[in-house]
Amino acid sequence: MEIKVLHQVMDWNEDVSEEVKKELASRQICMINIMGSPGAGKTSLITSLISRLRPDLRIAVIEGDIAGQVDAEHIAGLEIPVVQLNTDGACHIEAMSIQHILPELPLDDLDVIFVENIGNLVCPAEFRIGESLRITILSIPEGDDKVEKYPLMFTDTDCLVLNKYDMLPYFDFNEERVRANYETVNPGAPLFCVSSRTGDGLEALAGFILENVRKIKA
Ligand SMILES: Nc1nc2c(ncn2[C@@H]2O[C@H](COP(=O)(O)OP(=O)(O)OP(=O)(O)O)[C@@H](O)[C@H]2O)c(=O)[nH]1
Ligand SMILES: [Mg+2]
Repeated sequence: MEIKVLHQVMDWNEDVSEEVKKELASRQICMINIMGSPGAGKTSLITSLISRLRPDLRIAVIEGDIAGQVDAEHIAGLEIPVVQLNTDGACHIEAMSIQHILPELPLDDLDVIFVENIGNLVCPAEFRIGESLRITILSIPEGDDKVEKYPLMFTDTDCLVLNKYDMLPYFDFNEERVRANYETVNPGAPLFCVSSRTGDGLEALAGFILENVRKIKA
């Protein structure tokens, strides 16, 4: 399958983000912004969610990376519509780029667009891209102090996914510390313990996503 590679376009972000949001709302499409560090498991999580959700939902993916198309090739192998966005050095995706990419996707036949943001715990949190759901991933090997060090990423999200939960026995990771700090910066927001590798915990997260997709279609 041939993969389209588009490049980042910049403009006044918040205005464009609202435009994108309205466009997607009019089509009843839920766009989900997946954020987290390099290697946290963004592509793995999207892949596992695709297998869980594809019987119920029509899914496409926008793969954000500074360079290359490795992740898009992976998604294309699943026979899911995908566009690779290369930011050419920028550490986050901007709404204008999403606006530019949307016509490349089969919008009349979609319920969900996953956007894999650039691997970074700082910048992506500051730029809305027209999404209706924000998911932050923290993986066990990254350490239990990240909520304190990078608070915005955990404050401005609809849920936190603790990925690589299968690695918990091998790391000094204090889950209670993360839960307490997350509750402080984002009271009441859900936290899901997941292994994208084994599939453990994915059902609850998939349920949360389905709930949000149904809200958009209601
Ligand atoms: N043990 C374990 N390994 C995982 C899990 N999720 C992802 N990995 C591994 O972690 C590595 C990075 O996963 P990716 O899904 O590529 O991470 P990413 O966040 O998309 O990485 P970038 O796109 O480079 O930012 C890969 O070797 C995965 O196989 C998990 O739940 N458990
Ligand atoms: Mg990736």
